[in-house]
Amino acid sequence: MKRLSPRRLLVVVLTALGLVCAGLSAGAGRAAAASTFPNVVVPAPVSETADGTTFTLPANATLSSDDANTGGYLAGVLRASTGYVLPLTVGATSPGTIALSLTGAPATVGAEGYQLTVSTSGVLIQAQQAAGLFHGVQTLLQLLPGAVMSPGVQPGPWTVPGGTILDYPRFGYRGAMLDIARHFFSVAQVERYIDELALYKVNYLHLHLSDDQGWRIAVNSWPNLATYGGSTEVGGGAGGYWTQADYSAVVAYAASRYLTVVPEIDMPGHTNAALASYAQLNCSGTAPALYTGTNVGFSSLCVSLPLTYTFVDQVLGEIAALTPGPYLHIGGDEASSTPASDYSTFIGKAEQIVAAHGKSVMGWHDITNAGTPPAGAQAQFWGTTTSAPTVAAAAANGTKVVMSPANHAYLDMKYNRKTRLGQTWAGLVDVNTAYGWDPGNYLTGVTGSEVAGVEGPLWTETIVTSADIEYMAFPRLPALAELGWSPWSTHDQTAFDARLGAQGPRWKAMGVNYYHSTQITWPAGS
Ligand code: TNX
Repeated sequence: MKRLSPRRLLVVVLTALGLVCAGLSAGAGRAAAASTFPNVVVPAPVSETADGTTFTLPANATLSSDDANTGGYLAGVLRASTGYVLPLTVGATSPGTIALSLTGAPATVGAEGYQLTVSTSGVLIQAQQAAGLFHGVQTLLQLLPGAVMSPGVQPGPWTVPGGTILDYPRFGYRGAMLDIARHFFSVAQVERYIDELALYKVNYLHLHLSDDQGWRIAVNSWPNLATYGGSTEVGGGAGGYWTQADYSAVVAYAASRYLTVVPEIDMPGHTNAALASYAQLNCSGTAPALYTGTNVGFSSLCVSLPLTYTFVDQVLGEIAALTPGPYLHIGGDEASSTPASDYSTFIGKAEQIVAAHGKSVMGWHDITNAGTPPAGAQAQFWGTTTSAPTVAAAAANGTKVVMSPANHAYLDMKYNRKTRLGQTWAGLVDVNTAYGWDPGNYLTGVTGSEVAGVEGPLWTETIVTSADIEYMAFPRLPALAELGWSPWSTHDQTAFDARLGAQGPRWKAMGVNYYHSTQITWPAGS
């Protein structure tokens, strides 16, 4: 066959391309060329319809919002990176270039969903409630270049693909847990984590406030818990504790990002810090020493002692009064120093105390060994099997299940054998393992409607700094967040890995210390 010169080859290729394009547009009835939204949003939205146009934010753009908090949040992010003035009007009658509206959203979006419309003249986000506007704002930010997350002015242009997104969550509970007991973390550190969680539409922050190694919240009726029980941590460092005002500040900050705080006081095991603080809480009457190691299962509240229930009532009473959210988490895990019948007695009484303070109980799934939890309870599955008969029995009796299978959802597991931080008892958990399971169809005998949602717990035996938190949570936390939010019909590992890669430049812009998993193609420079 005769060889074509490069120039001739170009002509042939261009002609062929032109024919193909002509065929395409004829087939599409001269509508805009078939276009799709870029595959960049995590969690994947319910539905997207691209129209092939784009919208670029002009320097004189304006913002309007029916909700001051969410409008202020968006203005803060955009002003910092674009350098534009972006005047914000709250409750305006005429929409801004970007408008956040609490009217006109389809009913299907529910309490947390939204509809996002990008036209050639601007952006409209509509929701039924402020949380939905906030989630729509997160999607908008992910459609903008990653540099939009930078705290300093960047060049732009700030262009968004045109079309409509309709989106709402699969599950109502999409959580992250942080253990501030094994190592203490400050209010500012937890607020930084809240900001990072909010990017992925996480709506519950579970705080593990007490363990053998430290008690981290001031309780007025039992002051030594914090001042003595909070005075150390794993490895023997100084530890620390939050005042009640600190805790309230975190609750309020979380609420400003539409996360509800679930406080956990772990009982009857994991209580050495409390037992060390008050000799009279011990069956022996003698206080053990403070503990700075990493063993579990050696401590127990004294189940036969009446004072134990005064303690539980007063501690949970003070925390309930500071907590607007519906749940108090009583732990209940790994109580291997508590005889089984004592365990059942204790959990039954603790559940009644939670109810007496007007809250619903949440506990690690071990609480389902103590009989059927009360109405409104949630059991958090942390096992490594797909069969848990007592959890299935509780679910059949109305207990909702929060899914945190340790071999998929534990953010303190190592990614691979070389990971410096973390543990391996539940296995190695890289991104595709964190993503590769269906929370609604995982435990034998637990159906999708019995599942409240998903949570990623981060235990901190080996985690000391905010950089450590970020390294373990990112990029796995967004995988869990997608399992909690996106319809199962969108589940596709290859597509997810591409969406996740698109987050790299955002984390780079924000200074998030993420793990560059080799399972993901990260864009150059991120
Ligand atoms: C098990 S999972 C625990 C924690 C540890 C964690 C370490 C669970 C409910 N309890 O006490 O910190 O393993 O991965």
